[in-house]
Amino acid sequence: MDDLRDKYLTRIADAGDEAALEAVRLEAVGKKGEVALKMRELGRMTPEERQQVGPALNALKDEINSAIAARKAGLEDAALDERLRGEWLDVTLPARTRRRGSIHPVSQVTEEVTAIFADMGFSVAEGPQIETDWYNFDALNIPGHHPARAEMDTFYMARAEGDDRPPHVLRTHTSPVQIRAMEATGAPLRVICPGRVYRADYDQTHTPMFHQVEGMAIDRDISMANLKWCLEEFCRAFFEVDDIALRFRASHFPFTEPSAEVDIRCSWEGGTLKLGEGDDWLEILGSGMVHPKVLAAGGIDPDVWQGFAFGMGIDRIAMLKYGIPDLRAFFDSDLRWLRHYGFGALQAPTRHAG
Ligand code: 2NM
Repeated sequence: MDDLRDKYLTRIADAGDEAALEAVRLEAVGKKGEVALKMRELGRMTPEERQQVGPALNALKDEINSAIAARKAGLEDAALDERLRGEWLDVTLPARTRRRGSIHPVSQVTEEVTAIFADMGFSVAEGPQIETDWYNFDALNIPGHHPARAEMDTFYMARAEGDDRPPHVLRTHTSPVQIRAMEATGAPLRVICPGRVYRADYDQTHTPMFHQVEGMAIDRDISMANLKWCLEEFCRAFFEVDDIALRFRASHFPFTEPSAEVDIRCSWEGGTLKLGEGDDWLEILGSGMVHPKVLAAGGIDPDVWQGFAFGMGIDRIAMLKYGIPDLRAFFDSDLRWLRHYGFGALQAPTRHAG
């Protein structure tokens, strides 16, 4: 019986797969297996012998069965390990390693600007790029005869033959979004409106589509002092320069009164631009107190509320911050340019609330 045990335990250990193991099982403990044959011999034994050999054969059968079960589990584990090794794949690998996309400077700077104004309690609004002439002009105190309409180099949409209504326009600034924001929420209000704008102009420093961000803050007691603090705070954060100096120069816009253009102190020493030092001034934005007629057009009572507004070119401040020389290259979709000036997907904006 010991020989029988040794023989089958060895063969079970040696079985290389489940089929081989099943063959061993049939030979050992199957209906016509060797243990069953030994069981049959019990009939020819004396009762004393039977009492000894019977339980021993049953124990041997149990031992062989559990050795087979253990070996079977081992084979299944090994098969699973083998399969996992073969089917392993690293889901964290980038889909393409060499041709990675990048974030356009305009997108990056829009995120940066948005993060800074969000810190100061401004919300973000977007609106249509095709506007009625009322939202783009009349509501902003630019009536039909106003020279600003001609100066803006507006793109007009075609009307159907015989349709005498005023044509829609491609918005020439994001101010119409601010009118819509006033209508939608009323005062008090703090909102910035980044987006694409269009003007029929094309040279070294102008493209027919460019990006603008405008902002406004409306409350009962907003003044030019609040405007000055807000823009200084923005410039400090955006350009990452502590000793920023701004110059407010009297100007004129139809939608603000008074109006000011804002310059930032800079130097051009050695051909490189440095902000916050030097004797030069660089114009970076326009601003002013929102004209009472503009508040009224947005459904806000100008006898109760007042506010400041400002606007700047996103492409322009992107060029200044990141030293990008040519505006027109922004919109060429040149992959080498995008790889050089683009940002990685994980490069967070300069200042995020965290
Ligand atoms: C500028 C300059 C000055 C401006 C005005 C408004 C609104 F909608 F409140 F009237 N939004 N933005 C504004 C004022 C824009 O851009 C150079």
